[in-house]
Amino acid sequence: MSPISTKRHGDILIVTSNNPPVNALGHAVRQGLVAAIEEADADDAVKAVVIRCEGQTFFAGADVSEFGTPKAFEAPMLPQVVDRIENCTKPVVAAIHGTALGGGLEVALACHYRVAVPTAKLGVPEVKLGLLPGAGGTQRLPRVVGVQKALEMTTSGTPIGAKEAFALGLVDRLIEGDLEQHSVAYADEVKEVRPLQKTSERDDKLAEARANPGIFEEFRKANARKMRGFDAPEANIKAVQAAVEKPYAEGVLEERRLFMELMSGKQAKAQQYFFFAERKASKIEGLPEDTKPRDIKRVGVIGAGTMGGGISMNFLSAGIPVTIVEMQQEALDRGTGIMRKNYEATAAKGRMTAEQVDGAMGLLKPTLNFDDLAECDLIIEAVFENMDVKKDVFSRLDKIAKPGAILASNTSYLNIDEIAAVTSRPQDVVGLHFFSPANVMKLLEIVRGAKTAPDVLVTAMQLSKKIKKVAVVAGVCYGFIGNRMLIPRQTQAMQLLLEGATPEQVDRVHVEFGMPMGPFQMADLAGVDIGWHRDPNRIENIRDALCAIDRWGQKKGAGFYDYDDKRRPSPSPTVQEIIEQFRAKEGITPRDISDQEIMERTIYTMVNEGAKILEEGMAQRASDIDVVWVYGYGWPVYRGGPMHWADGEGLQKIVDALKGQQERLGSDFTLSNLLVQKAQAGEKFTR
Ligand code: T1G
Repeated sequence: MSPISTKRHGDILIVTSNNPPVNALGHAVRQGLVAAIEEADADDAVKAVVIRCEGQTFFAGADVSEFGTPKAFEAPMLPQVVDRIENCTKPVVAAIHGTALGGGLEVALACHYRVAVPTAKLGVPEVKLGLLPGAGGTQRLPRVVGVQKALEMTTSGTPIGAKEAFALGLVDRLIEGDLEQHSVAYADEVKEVRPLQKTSERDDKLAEARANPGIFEEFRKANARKMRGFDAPEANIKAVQAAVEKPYAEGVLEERRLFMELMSGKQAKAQQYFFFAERKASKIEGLPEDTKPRDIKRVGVIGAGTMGGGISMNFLSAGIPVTIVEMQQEALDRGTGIMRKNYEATAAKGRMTAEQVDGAMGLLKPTLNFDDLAECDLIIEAVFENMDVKKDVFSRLDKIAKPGAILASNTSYLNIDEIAAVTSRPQDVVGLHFFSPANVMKLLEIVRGAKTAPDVLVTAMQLSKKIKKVAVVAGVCYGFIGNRMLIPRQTQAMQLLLEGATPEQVDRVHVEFGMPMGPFQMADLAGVDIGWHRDPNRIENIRDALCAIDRWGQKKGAGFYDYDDKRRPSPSPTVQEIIEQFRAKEGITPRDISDQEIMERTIYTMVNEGAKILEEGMAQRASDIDVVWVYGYGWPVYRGGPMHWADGEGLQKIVDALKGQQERLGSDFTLSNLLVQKAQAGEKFTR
């Protein structure tokens, strides 16, 4: 049965797609749309057409699950479908709700009119899949919204709201009330309007760019940083440029050429892999089918420091009341003050209104009274990263928290089972590891204790979606998934300094690889003193030596690098001297170290640790490890994630390289059995 059905309302033909969950434009939908337009053209009694969708959303794009399969190339392909719609002899109205994305927006652009409910969103997220709108979108969109807006939308993939779309002329009418009824009424209004306005024939919005061809170079310069390393954004710019410089028929051929070039590339495969990896992460294996989440009406947060405040903001922004506890009034006031300031900074950028700021802060209940947490359904501690302190907090929570309250630790390394063991309710204890800054970073590691109840995990996963986090379930091990893989990377990076590398060289290798920063830049940003024993007289390694002279990183104006008053880094002679002292002390003669060796000792070793995490069951699947690294540490999504990237690099090549480095890696380093087995068997982690 076709997902596309048609029915008549007077002389209007209503074409409905019912293809859950998101009306993806799979082959059957494409076929049905063409048949519906043929039906409209063939019937003189039909004066206009409305295309609408059942369910949660208007077409959310091509069916990504078809990519790489013959179905994606089965006629009619999307370009033919949109052209057939545009060449209908009767006016076609797109009735948009939910999200008109990618091919969905391209279908709407081929319609002669577009109406939408105010909550709808319209966008072209293909760039996030390593692609560009391949069904005329790069040619039609600039003809409706103008070149600058089209460049922004195609290269960011960020959708715009229906109200903005209406202001731009992308939506002809905002519909309050029943969308089907009002879109049919709109079609009735326009059914006699002639000539039909084909989007592909509109030129007015291109004039400005034709008069200012420099717009493309300016755009490239202004966005160089965030587009660095990606292929798709540049291809989108080229395609939009073709819309300006060429007639439509030629521009759409250039779009097709660029699309096929991207589709056949490694980056598109990696980003499409990641699209599904991210969604798979929310599925928790081995839970009873009927596990229901607990009801979380109020969240308690212990600690109003950087983490406690950031964590609280996630819930406040989602409309969930928060009780935040501190021991001193001054700390409480400082923490809540910073939260308000953060919101006000967001409002200053136009991303929140003043009312929303007050609304969020109005849900916050600061208190010095620990017992006030008794009213909370979920309590998250964000106190000092020390096991004794955490155990004390959980012992106290056990006495005052209501039965069924979830007790969560924000620890980034410590053993959740050990913490749970001091309570009478280990089944209610879970780790919720937020990444700093907690109100910004999307990653959340849900740490599953041995006794954590299924409904606690389901609640945590559901709540993560509500607070717009991407959550990954981790097992109880030191550093869980992300930070555990950081350990070999940081260890080797420090060792490489002793052997002859410089912080700049190691960082450059990582930045050129696509990371936002290298190990030493990251240490300076996060704080060189994190985890330091704080005894300036105890100097056992380079890090101790830096901390002992207050070189704690950017916050002190100096760490592995020197910083000017604009926090711009420069190599530090002081640090070089310290490194040389340690080389002399350890009797190491520095040698030239190749970029390849840095890659092998800092990135291959991370992959090896990821394989161990998988082997030990500390991650549910290899793709979860990739989700952690893309969202938690900025691993370039066009490389898919460490495990997907390793598959492409070649597992045997990685094993051989690590074996070759064994002496330098030291006796503590051991190869993952799973990595070796997969390499030998020619298997992969993620493909
Ligand atoms: N194709 C196939 N499956 C899709 C899909 C798509 N486009 N979008 C979502 N799904 C599945 C998803 O895998 C999940 O499946 C379920 O739907 C719910 O998704 C030629 C080439 C629409 C905003 O990139 O942004 O058009 O896990 O969990 O949070 O130019 O889905 O349940 O089995 O994300 O409510 C461009 C991608 C395609 C849109 C809804 N379009 N989707 O969010 O649900 S390329 C996109 C989304 C293209 C043309 C080009 C979101 C959503 P499962 P979900 P959600």
